[in-house]
Amino acid sequence: MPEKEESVNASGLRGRLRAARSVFVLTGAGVSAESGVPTFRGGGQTAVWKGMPFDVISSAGMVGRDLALVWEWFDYRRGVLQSCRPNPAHETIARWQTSFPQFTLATQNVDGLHTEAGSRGVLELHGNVWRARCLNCEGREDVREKDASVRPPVCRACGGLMRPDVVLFGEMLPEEVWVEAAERAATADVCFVVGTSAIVYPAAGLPAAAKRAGAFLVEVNPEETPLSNICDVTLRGAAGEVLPRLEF
Ligand code: BJW
Ligand code: ZN
Repeated sequence: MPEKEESVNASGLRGRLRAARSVFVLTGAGVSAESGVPTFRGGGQTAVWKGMPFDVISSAGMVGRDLALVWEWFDYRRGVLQSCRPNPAHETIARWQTSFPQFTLATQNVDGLHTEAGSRGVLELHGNVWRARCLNCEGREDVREKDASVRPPVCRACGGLMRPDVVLFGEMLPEEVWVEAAERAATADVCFVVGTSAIVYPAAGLPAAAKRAGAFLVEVNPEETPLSNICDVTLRGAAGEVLPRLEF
């Protein structure tokens, strides 16, 4: 698409990328949309399961009220994910990790597709749906190694009940992961924000923090978001089409 190439050139993005020493990428559900993973918010709707909006089930309160229901919801989600593979957006981002002296990928996604595409050291801000965490000792286990007929699963180390190792509404993000993401965002020359509605905090604050610290901010999203007006470049399109075409 020559027009897009021209606008990328004109925006100065190519030059910024060639000179960049540190690149920070924040991704959201949109980066996995072309893999067949449903987004949370789209077309004016939010995801609903068994009549409940996802933000009711994916909430801290629900773990206390009905842990079995939370497991049912995440078993359903893993069932959907089972047939989803990384797409060209995940693959392009994975290639970028060797293209810059420093490269950081922070994702809000819990699907593990970035790692499957070859990204290493992914900062998973909202956890991972394939991991279980003990409510008693905080021990982590791979859900695929647990007996699927036992819900909630029981911790191998202490016998405590386990929960999905994801960050639900009203819960804190994993401290070390968050601190590293915030530090990397604040020292980036270029920050990409890809496929996120940018309304869930604190993750949505990272691109603005990068921009305040001097980063060149690039959004890749078919839709406008609350971040669009502070971006230096907005690339309107599907991540799996836009990212592989970015040459620098
Ligand atoms: C494409 C595309 C393609 C489509 N290519 N793009 C008021 C103000 C500020 C904060 C709050 C507030 N009230 C409450 C809060 C706190 C709350 C929050 O931010 N709420 C907002 C909704 C207002 N945040 C929290 O609770 C966080 N914790 C916290 O703040 O701790 C402190 C605290 C402690 C105690 C009490 C209160 C606060 C935790 C947030 C955890 C979020 N967890 C979830 C669920 C994970 C588990 C699960 O999977 O079920 O994470 S919510 C859900 O949203 C999920 C996502 O990671 C997250 C972000 O969504 P994302 O990725 O942006 O997806 P979508 O669907 O929204 O957008 C998709 C985008 O892709 C769209 O823009 C499309 O256009 C685009 N797209 N196809 C590129 N092909
Ligand atoms: Zn335990």
